[in-house]
Amino acid sequence: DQQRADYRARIKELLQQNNAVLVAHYYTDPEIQALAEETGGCVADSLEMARFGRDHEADTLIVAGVRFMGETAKILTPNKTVLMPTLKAECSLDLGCPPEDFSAFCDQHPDRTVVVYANTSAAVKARADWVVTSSMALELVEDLDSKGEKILWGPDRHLGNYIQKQTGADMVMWQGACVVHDEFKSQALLDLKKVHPEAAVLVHPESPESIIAMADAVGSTSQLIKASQELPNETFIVATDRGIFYKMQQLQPNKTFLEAPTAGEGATCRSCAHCPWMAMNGLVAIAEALEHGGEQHEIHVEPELAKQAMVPLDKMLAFSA
Ligand code: CIZ
Ligand code: SF4
Repeated sequence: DQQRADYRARIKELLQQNNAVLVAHYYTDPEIQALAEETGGCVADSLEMARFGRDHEADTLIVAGVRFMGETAKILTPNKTVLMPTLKAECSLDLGCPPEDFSAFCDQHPDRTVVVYANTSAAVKARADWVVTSSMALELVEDLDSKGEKILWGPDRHLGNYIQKQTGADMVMWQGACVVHDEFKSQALLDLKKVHPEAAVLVHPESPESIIAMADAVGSTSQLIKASQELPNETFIVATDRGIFYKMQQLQPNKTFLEAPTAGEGATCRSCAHCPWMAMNGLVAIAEALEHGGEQHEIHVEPELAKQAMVPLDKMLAFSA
């Protein structure tokens, strides 16, 4: 409607005035992803968001995603202003992995290489030997395992279990989970598969093992998008945040994409295939961030912490280059 169009126009103007660029995650709402594309920004997974932000010439990055993505951008480019539509956009993996507790867990296993998922606070990253995203975690753990290293993994237990099974690596696991992926239900998925026997099932490995077991392809957001292009199927059942449908449908307009079920019939779920924190990244909040910046929107990372967290982040970007 007219009001939304006005906001979009206003944001375009503000991006130019501030020499700012919009960096959006695949899980944000379609209208935000479209805006990022129209304005020369990027729509990506957390790895590519980090790389894009680091390499872009803009003075200001506006990161539409969740807090750890803004923090990562700030750590990698301390001289840029990093704004977020809201600093309240958290992540259950980050929230479920407090730095002091995680550090104590690491202290109990001094002989292990600490590998943490990007979905963590700067302080947890600072304690890690490696930071990974789901698009390169498997490869890295394979590499570490081949060198005889034992691993301490955090915080997502489903992703950790999946990698452990695939690689046979020696891993101890922090027991975190994503509120979105943890909700996919295997019986309901079986039922849906019966209705669509021709459909391929695409699964993000933050999902429970029983869901991964039914997958035709398992992978990160970018890998699932690729699978949706490469597999010959016309229909796909997708077990990840429904924000990803924007890109899948754009690349394959003639294919059909269905949400994997988050509950059986009549049941309720907390976050039905859409991350409540990703959903906070709306047009109004983006315009506000660009207009006012400041305490409500600007990301700061304590410099000493940033320096420590930068080490494993740089290793991640170099490993996956
Ligand atoms: O679940 C997430 O938050 C994901 C998939 C992040 C990312 O892009 O790696
Ligand atoms: Fe975190 Fe899950 Fe939301 Fe991703 S989808 S930001 S892992 S809560």
